[in-house]
Amino acid sequence: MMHCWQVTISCQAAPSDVCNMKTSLAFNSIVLALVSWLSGDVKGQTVFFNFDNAPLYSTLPIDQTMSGVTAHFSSGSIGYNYSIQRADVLGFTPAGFSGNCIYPNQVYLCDLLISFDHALTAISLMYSPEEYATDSSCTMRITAYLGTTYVGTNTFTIAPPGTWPVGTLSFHSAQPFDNVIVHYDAPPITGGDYGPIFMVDNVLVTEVPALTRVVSRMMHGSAGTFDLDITAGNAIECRRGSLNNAYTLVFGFSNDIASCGTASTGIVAAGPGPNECSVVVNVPTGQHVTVQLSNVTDVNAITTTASAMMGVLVADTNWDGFVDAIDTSQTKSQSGNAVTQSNFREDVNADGFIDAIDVALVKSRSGTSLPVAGSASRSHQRFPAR
Ligand SMILES: [Ca+2]
Ligand SMILES: [Ca+2]
Repeated sequence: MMHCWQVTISCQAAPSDVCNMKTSLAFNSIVLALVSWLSGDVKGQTVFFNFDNAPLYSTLPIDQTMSGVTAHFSSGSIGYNYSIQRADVLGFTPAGFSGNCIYPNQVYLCDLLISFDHALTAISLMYSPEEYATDSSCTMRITAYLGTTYVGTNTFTIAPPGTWPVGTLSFHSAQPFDNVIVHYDAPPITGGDYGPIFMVDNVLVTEVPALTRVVSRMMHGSAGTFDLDITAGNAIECRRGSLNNAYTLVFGFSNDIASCGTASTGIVAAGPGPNECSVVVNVPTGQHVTVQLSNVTDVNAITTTASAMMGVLVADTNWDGFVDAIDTSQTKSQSGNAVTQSNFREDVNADGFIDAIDVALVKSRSGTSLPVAGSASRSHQRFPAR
């Protein structure tokens, strides 16, 4: 998939004020389009940091959280640092910069470090080096790590150069990374009037797709659809499956998914949401099922895997691994009530009503149990009733 944040704007023919206004408008419209794209159906995969909500004049380190992703910006040099300043701090605004930006506190070389609380597959940032009509621009370098493990590096040199020209430094990798070093790699090869410093704005990152939630989803007649959250791996599904003990597991991801890949068991299908994959599995009562999804590929062509486990014990309404009088009395206590988020387990046959049929079904299963996952039996030790 192509990304549209690499913006090349040429302004040499226009007076600087007009140029800045034009480029600012041009970039703002791109940002607006991007933001609407981000807030639309495409979910969570790309996050934009523009520092406009960062406290003005504050010195790094600072944390910025956007769309659930936190970026930690800090200095890589002892004694030298950056701070949040207005993008027009120099008396003009570098093309494409706006609002607030990251600005050097001194005239000496200083690495900028950015670390994230999510694994990433791509990053891009705008930078503007201190250069005054030099014949060439400096070389900037971005180097990515996963923890302390080197992942890769990339450089960029602005062409054509200018006065505080603007470039886009980017790195992408199928191998995840979670922190980068932005480094002033080499001055303009032709020399000239420059300093080894730079300002930064508009950092865009793309998250690695992550499994966020897995549920066992069932339609309860006219009462609606109810999800049993099985993300933690210890859930017991107590509702009777449809034909051939069929259950639908819905895997939710942080990113929209282009291909759901293959499932270790069951039938996998895309959806129902753009960031979801569904797997229909057949699980007789008293058994566990583990579903592994391989080659799940997101809309950025990044591949991941996912796994979920669920126990099935029909009529174990209180989720303790045994069907007994406690489940019967719990089901009786809800009989006649509307099916809700808090009692849908007692609609054991999932027909949208909690009634004598459910009570009879629970009674008929009394004495059955679910072995502890990975073992042949379990002791009759109770979990606290819900
Ligand atoms: Ca029980
Ligand atoms: Ca029922």
